[in-house]
Amino acid sequence: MVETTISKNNLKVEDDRTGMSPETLKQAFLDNLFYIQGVNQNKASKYDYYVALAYTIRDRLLHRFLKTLETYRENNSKTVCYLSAEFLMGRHLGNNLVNLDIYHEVEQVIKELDLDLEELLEQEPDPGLGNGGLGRLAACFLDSLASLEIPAIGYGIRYEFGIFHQLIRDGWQAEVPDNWLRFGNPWEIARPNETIEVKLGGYTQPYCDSKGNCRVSWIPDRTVVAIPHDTPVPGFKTNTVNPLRLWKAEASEEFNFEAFNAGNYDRAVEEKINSETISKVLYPNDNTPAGRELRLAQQYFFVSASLQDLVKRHLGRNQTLDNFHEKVAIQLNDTHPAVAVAELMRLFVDEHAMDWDKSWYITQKTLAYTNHTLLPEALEKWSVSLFKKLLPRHLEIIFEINHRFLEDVRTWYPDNEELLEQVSLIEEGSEQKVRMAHLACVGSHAINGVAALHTELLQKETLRAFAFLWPEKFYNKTNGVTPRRWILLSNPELSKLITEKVGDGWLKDLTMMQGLEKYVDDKDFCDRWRSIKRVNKQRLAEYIFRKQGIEINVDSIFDVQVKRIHEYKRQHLAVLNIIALYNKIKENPDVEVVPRTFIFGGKAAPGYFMAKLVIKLINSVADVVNKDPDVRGRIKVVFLPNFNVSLGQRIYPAADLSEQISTAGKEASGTGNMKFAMNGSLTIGTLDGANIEIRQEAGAENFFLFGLTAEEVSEYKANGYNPMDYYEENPELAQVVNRIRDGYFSHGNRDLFKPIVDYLLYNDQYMLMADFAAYVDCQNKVAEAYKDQEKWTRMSILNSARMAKFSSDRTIREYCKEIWDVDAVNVELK
Ligand code: T68
Repeated sequence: MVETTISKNNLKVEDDRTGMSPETLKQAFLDNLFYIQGVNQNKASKYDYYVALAYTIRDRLLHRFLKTLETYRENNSKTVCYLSAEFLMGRHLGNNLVNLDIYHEVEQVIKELDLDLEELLEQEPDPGLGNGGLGRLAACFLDSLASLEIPAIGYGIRYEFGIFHQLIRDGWQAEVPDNWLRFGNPWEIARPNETIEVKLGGYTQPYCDSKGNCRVSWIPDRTVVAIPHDTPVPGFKTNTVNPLRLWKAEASEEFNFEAFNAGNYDRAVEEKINSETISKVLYPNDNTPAGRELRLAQQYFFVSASLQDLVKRHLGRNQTLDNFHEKVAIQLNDTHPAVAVAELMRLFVDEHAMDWDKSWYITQKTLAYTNHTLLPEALEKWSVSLFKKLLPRHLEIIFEINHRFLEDVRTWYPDNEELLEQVSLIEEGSEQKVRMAHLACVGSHAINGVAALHTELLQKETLRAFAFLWPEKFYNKTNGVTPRRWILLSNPELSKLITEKVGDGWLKDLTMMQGLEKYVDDKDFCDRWRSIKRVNKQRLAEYIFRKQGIEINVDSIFDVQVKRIHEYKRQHLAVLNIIALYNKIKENPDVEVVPRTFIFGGKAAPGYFMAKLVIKLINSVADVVNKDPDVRGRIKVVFLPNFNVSLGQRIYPAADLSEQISTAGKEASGTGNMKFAMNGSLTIGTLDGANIEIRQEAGAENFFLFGLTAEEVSEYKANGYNPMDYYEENPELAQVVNRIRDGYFSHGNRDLFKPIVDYLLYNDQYMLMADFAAYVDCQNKVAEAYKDQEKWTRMSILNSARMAKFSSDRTIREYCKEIWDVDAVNVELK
């Protein structure tokens, strides 16, 4: 902490911008209200107060931030660069207070001014620069990297519009643009003096340099500039503050003066508009490629800016690029930044005149690739013609890489045409395509999946040929989430109880939570555990009532499924179970029912018709069930609009039951599953993704398992799966499907949900019909278990206590050791 001495009065006061004492914080906060927001206390809005507080905290971060960067520069430290088209950071203010360890001091200061900190935190727009798991994983990783004092930088795109805001109108999803920057963003620092130029389009030309070497130059048809905006990312209780550097696209010239002077006003600003489009909006698809020219331009834009930035920085600290791979470890978050393979080669070979073989060696040593999906339709492929139009030089480089690679494969495995076809970077067919996953595999020294089953299936199926060529390149890195945001910030009461029992070290070492196990038979502890969950449920119930006017029973099971809406995630399987339960009640209104509130949340990609219809189905079922007097409020269905990080923070701590019911073999890992379990929810789930490992850690007896295994799913499909058989053989299932088919939830309209019914009966790629009976049966076991509150609480405690493996700190430690070969660097403030 910096202190300045005002010698005149012989007073020692903390510096207004760095001091951490309550008096200094209060003074700085009021100064900022006046000098930044330009308002007096009596006129200030809650938003003004939020901004004043944000700047107060930002000042405290900056000091650490600059020290951190200086330390890395001086030590020439090896740095991790996380390249990701998405960073789903969530609100910064609360998290920064937590990581600076001044949450309670600030809460007190704010209270003394008759304000409520929680209300101020709510003023911050939730920066939604990501779709779901992949983007949120990037954010958790940045938190862990800084907390573990690893030199790191996140590189991505500063989208002007993040993931759309979801409204529900007449039960349907409607999308509203997310103009999150409208009122400015106190957390970012624009650095226009570090702008980088990115070229696009045009053609290439061979030439000979002065030494007679044949080289290629790229003559682009346009250039955009990338302006870095840095957001400081502090570690938890460390001095380390790493940058998240997001690029904004701007035109290289504001104005085409020639066109302007000639009276062509449209053309004068056309280039500006086109260039700025690149960072305008996040594509709202998860687990499907967008396939649009603008998307490829976005990918190249941020990759090129980031790599040029890295090369420039490296040359500023080293005389040569020869040791680039010893100073930089670049992680590709899925294939979205995979063009980095070609761009790094271009920078080395074309711009820095390095020979091909050395460039290739350094490129491979530098890059590593994380795969996030097994869905074949989700693997990115770009048509060769589009590539040529936008990135002509990169296409040549990719062809050259492919040529050399296939030559190698031919020498290793002569006469194996099938293998060549399987691994080629180019897919042949009516239209040639660049396979981005293959490019990433060939250009990287490490390839990893995100859960044990996922990695296994990658090696056996999706990337089988590469696992055959290079088994040593494959790693598993089971995902994790940061306990700082997902336990401490989201669930302060539970955190207090945990700290009371095991000490405060658990937030840096989650294995300490195992210390809770010894209290499972302590009645007082169990009562407190249960009552914290109840208070969290109460808070969520109040929120739901405030937002939607739906009253829910706090003593009912809060049965929650929040995640992107996707057929493979099977939200509609949960709906089938709700209808089955409803049918039982209709048959006999006096049947014993353990009260339940089914809570859904999640966005559908705007162009994904079936996902949107599933949302409509959930809301339609809710309409009928919630109003039916026979139900007597025993079951309720709620769809919470606009699920995002902030809403997640309210929901996970309030859930009793976590729905993780994807078709086995389809969910790469899941990370929501971890957030629920850490906060004491029990899981009902399939043997998919990280569920398998969660169950292993929690103990099979503390997990509600159902459904086909990934292997069985494959077998069923190979043997000719017929969903109609299940309809015909299971009257309960038939009754459920008929209810939807006959228009019971659509005012008699039999067409509305026909696509879902037909899909279930005649296609059912995701095996809902096959898993239905097991799911309903398992849900009955859940209801039975909930009746014994003592036993349930015990299971809940054991789940939380045993989730240490799923801290992203563990994941990051593994990446550091096995893939990146980087060490921690201590940052001293003095
Ligand atoms: C998710 N993938 C996986 N993709 O589905 C999930 N895709 O199992 C896993 O836990 C998580 O990644 C983290 O590893 C995604 O979230 C996308 O969001 C996405 C975005 C654009 C294009 C394709």
